[in-house]
Order: sequence, then C-alpha cells, then structure tokens
Amino acid sequence: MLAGCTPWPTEFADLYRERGYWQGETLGAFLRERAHRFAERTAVVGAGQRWTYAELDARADRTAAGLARMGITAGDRVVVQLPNRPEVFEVVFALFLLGALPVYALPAHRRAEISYLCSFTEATALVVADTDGGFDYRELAEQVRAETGGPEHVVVAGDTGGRPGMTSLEQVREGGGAGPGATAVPEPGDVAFLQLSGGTTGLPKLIPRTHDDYLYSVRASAEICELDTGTATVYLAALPVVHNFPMSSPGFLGVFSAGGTVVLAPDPGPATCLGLVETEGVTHTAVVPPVAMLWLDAVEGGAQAHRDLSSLRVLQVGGAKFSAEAARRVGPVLGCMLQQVFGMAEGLVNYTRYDDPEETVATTQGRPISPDDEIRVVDSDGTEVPPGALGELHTRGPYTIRGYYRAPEHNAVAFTSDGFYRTGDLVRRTPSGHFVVEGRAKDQINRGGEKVAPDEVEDHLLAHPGVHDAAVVAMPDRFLGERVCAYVIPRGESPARAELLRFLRGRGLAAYKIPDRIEFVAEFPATGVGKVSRRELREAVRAAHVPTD
Ligand code: J2J
Repeated sequence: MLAGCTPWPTEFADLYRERGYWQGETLGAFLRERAHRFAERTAVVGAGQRWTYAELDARADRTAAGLARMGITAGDRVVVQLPNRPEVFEVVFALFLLGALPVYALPAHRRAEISYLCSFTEATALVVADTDGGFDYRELAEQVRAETGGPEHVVVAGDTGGRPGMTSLEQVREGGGAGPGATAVPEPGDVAFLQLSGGTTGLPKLIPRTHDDYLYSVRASAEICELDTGTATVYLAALPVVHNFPMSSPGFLGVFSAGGTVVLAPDPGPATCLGLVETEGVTHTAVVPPVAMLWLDAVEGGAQAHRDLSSLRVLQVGGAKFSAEAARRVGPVLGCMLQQVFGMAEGLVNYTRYDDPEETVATTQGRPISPDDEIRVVDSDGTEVPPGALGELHTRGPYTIRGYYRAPEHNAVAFTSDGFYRTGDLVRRTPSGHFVVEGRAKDQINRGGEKVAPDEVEDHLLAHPGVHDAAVVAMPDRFLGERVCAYVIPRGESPARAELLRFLRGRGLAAYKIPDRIEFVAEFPATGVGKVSRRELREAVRAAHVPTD
C-alpha cells in the first residue's frame, strides 16, 4: 500500500475478500469492462458533448498514454480540479489506468487549498480547467506554482492561453498515440485516489481509498439503488462530481457500473437542473438539502412549475441533515421517491431503502450498506449507549478507512485503538437499524453540505495584524442549516469587516469558508479553570452569542 496509509489488518482483509466484498478489480479495469459491454451506449453528456462508453474509454486510453509519455507513472499524485465537464472522467480514468492517484480538489478551492494539496501530496501534476464560471484556473495554477515551486506539470482541460509550462489536455491526448501507456498495472488493494475530508483540525485531511474497497461501496450502492443494466438510468450530477456523494453513492461510478448515462450539470440551480431533467429524461439525481429546498420551491408555484419531471424516479438528499418537513414535500411536489443518504468520504454510507415505510424515509438518514459495517454508538467515554440513545457513531468495515494519509497524530485521535473511525456524528439508532443524525461532536461547520474546519479559518484570521484572537463557530441558518460566523477580538482599533473579508480572500481561501458574518467582541466568555481548548472556547462563544439570522 502507498506509504503513509494504514492498511486493514490481514484478518479483516481476508474476511472482506472471503465475503466477496473485495473482488480484485481495479477502477481502470472496471471502466474497460463496461466500455466493451456497453460500447455504444451514451456514458456522458455535458458541456455540449455526448460520449459513448467506447469514446470515453478511447479518450482515457490516449490520455493515459500521453500522461505516461510526460513521465507520469504509477503511484504519482495528480491534483485534479475540474468542474462538471466530460473531461473529468477522461482524466480520472486515465490516471486509474496508469495507477497514478487523482487527488480530488473542489472547483471552489483556491490558492490556499490547491497549494496545500500540491505540496502535501508532492503532486507531479495539476489538472485544471481553463476558465469556469468566470474564474481563470490557469491563473490559479500559476499562483500555486509561484507559491510552492511545483507541480512539474500543469494540464489544462481547454485552452492554455499560451501560458508557458502548461499543456492542454488535447496535446496530452494527441501526443499519446494509440496507448496503452500504462507501465505497471495497479493492484486492486492499492490506493486508487485521495479524497478530501471535511476536516476538523487545521488543514483538510486526505482519505486514501483502495480500488477494492471503493468498488465494493459502488457495487453495493448501485444494487441498493436498483441501477440495473436492463433499465436505462439517466443520472444528473448536480453537485461537483469529484465529491464522494456524486462519485460513489451510487454516483457516476454506480451509474457506469450499470451502463447508464451521466448528465453533468454546470450548476445545481433549479433552472439548469430541472431543465436537464426534462430534456435528458433524468431518472436519478443527488443533491444537498439547500439545493433540494430550492428545487421544491421552484416547482411548487415557482419559476419551474411548468417542467415535465415525469422521468425522475429518485431524488437523493444527503451531505447535511434534511428536515422531515422538507422530506415530506418531495413526493407530492416533484412526483418522485426520496432517498436520504448519510455518508462520508472516509467510508460508511447509509441509505433509506426504496421499500422503507414513508415515515422512515422522512425521518431517518438511512441504514448502512453492508452487513459487515460494524457500528458502535458511544458516550463521551467511549462506552456503548443503550439502544435508541444518543451517542457518537463509531464505525469499522469493508469500505471505511483505517487512517488518513500521512497523518499519524491525527489518526491516533480520529480512530480507536481497534480501528473504528470516530465519525464525530451524534446519532440515535432506531430498532430497524436506521440512523437519525441529531448533531455533531466534532469541530466542523456543515454549511449546506460544504464542510468547514473552524481551525483553518481562525488561523487565517489570526494572520491579520488587527486580529488579537478569533473563534469561528456555526451560526444556525434556515436555508443552509449552518453558516460560518467569526467572533473576533481586535488588536487595538477594529479592522473594517470588509477589510477582513478582503484579507481572507487575498489569502486564497475558498469562498464557502469565508465567514458569512464577523462579530467584534471585547473578550470571549470565561470557560472555567485551566487551559482552555479552542473547542471549549468555541462552545462558550456560541452559547454566549448565538446570532439569530
Ligand atoms: C446529516 N449529516 C450528514 C446526512 C453527511 C454520500 C452522502 C454524503 C456524503 C458526505 C458522502 C448527512 N445528514 N444525510 O460522502 O458518499 C455529514 C456528517 C458526515 C459528513 C461527511 C456520501 N450526510 N452528513 O457528506 O465527507 O457529519 O461526505 O460525517 O463531505 O457529512 O461529509 P463528506
């Protein structure tokens, strides 16, 4: 396994193979097999393009050969920051074929995040779009290079604009010849990619997922979601596809496993997405709660009321808690089934099942994929609570990691000594085994599904000369669930809010992490005796202030 990763103990790995979870397939071989089986079916629609499985496979092959010619090889890390365009699949499958590891960055990430990902993973290449949504990713790549001195290669999906040291994806593909370019075939037990965690402390942690474990979660998810090869699935990727939810729950990989079509939405707005549902005959899609709410409002007497949504069978909602009231509106307003999904890039994914009672679907966040997902709901001492009581969810299983990448100190806290991942989620379990997510024991802000580590934002604020101290907390919000609120003790005269926001943007922080609100205070509340942890401080600040809008 890749250095810096924690393998499953042998007895678990053996068990997971014996039970048929780990089938010894790689993600590259997975696509190749589908490309043969479903050759003429449409695999991807987006950005004005339509590719069959055979076309996607041929492109991935040529791109893999081109990347190999550039010197990218098995085990190399490649930061991939691409919006929802078909090229994203070409690039990640090419990397899988080579055994190189995509490191998934979100399109919203900026210099701070991309520089960190490139340096921390010692990436040999960065793949970006030219421009998207008015933002120039080539400029970002240049800034990252100036800051980090790397990565060696920058590949641009689109036009390089003549920038030195950048290669267009087309040049890569054309330079690749007929392929195959792979020099070493990756092992199914190898790490296939690094996914980003929401993060609780400082900088985001990286999640190493193997071909074997990830493909199990994909196959099992496709089965739970009844994506079979006989009926045509048309899946709308409304969220950025590099996120774990639209990638694997069952996501584009689940859809590819069943020979379905993935339609890429450039944005999650109701006009774009409901328009695509109508024109492309979308059957399944996945969104976060605020997006679901926008769609519901737009259809219920809103601007999208005229849409024919009759093709839509399932709306998956996950990433943050979906309220029971909103959940109950889905069937009547959109005319489709709701499926709640409570998942995490670290592994464990829970689904409500299609045959669950309506009340279960409206009020729970689902139950685990696998009979071998081991679950403990524990109190703050780590002792299991009685059935039905509130506690923190710990889990271990055939597709849940045993450790983050190159993070031994954090791993000692995030995992129990017997390998359970401490999710930081506070849950109750119903007698049927479904979870109700009630809150969080971890230090994280869930801004409508986008995860923010308060630490990270505080560190950036503290770098401002006018900031003496800062505490970043979640602020309840009707639409997003939570927003980011920063309490700041100024050093001397308060800096202007606008100046602080400009400062944070200037540090290259993704927009969703920039505080929605900044409150200046003279001091933080006392938190009792002894050394105060940042966490206790944040709790005290939140309890004392609780902004209400
Ligand atoms: C409450 N909290 C939820 C839900 C995730 C499928 C779906 C989502 C993710 C994801 C994912 C929640 N109700 N329905 O990877 O494959 C919060 C929890 C969890 C954290 C994980 C997937 N669904 N959450 O959201 O890695 O706090 O994965 O631990 O981004 O989101 O975040 P992330």
